[in-house]
Amino acid sequence: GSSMSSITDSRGSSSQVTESFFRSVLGQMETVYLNRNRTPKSVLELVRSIDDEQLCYDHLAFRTFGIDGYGIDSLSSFFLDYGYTPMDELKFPAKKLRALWFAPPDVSDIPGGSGVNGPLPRVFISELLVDQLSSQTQDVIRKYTQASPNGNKYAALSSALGTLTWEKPLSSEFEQLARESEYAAWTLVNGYAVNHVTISVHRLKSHLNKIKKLNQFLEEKGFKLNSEGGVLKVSPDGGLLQSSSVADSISFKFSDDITKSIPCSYIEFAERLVLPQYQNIPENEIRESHRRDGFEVGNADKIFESTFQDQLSRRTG
Ligand code: OOG
Ligand code: NI
Repeated sequence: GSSMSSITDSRGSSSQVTESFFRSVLGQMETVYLNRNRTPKSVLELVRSIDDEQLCYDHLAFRTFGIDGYGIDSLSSFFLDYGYTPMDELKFPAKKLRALWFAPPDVSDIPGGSGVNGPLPRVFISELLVDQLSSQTQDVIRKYTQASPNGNKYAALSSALGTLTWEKPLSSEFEQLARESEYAAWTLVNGYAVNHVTISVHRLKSHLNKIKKLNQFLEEKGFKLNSEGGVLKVSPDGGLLQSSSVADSISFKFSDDITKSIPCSYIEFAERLVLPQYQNIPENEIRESHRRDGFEVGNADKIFESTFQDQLSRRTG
């Protein structure tokens, strides 16, 4: 878009940071993610080798600790300053999580731009309901958040650098959290790092623009997809179809000098179908706004498990 005019969101408020700065930050977050996670990197390369036109991101996702100012708001402020709009809340009582998603402002897209240079992605940020966990687990989380009481102000910076705002934990603390909440354990060691990027499947131009075809193609190439509740997650209205890889693992050195393999990030795929009221619009006139928007609690509940041990230890096929 034009770098000289300010960006206006759907409510008419203008952005407080420039588009070029905003996109560079997203680009750094993406670089950290691609350097750490082989599967997303090779999936993106593979999809681009078949479909060499525009590759759009549907959304970026992040996890947070809902305590001491470290929750959703700590990271959403960066997106709100760029003109994103808070949309719906999603609740996951069994996992002790809640999430909010944010719609991007209307910016004039760079024609044909891909990834972070393409149409701006939605943003999905979740938080752990820390108050509902055992006192031992709360103590571990508070130990790290309270020792870095201003770290929450630098959430976007932390994500772009790929550095935790708190000290590295002991391996025993990681294990303790993992027993109670794998989400908590993931967040303790990955912090504000991008949890996943999601390929916008319907905006691909090749035959891979149908999620069933894409899933089949990736499984044939040997990629392991999250099978929780079935590989393909479909919203009750039938309009939002999602699938994801299983998270990669990286080796992490804890503060007690013990090195362990920990779950890192994954890649997701989303196909959004044209809404019933727009079925008669010619295909070349269909825009993103004619398609199923938002997220789905039943799909998301299963997608969270892409970083869980049950999925990581599953064998391929
Ligand atoms: C987020 C899982 C949910 C979606 O698109 O519904 C999700 C996570 O794993 O943190 O990504
Ligand atoms: Ni997602």
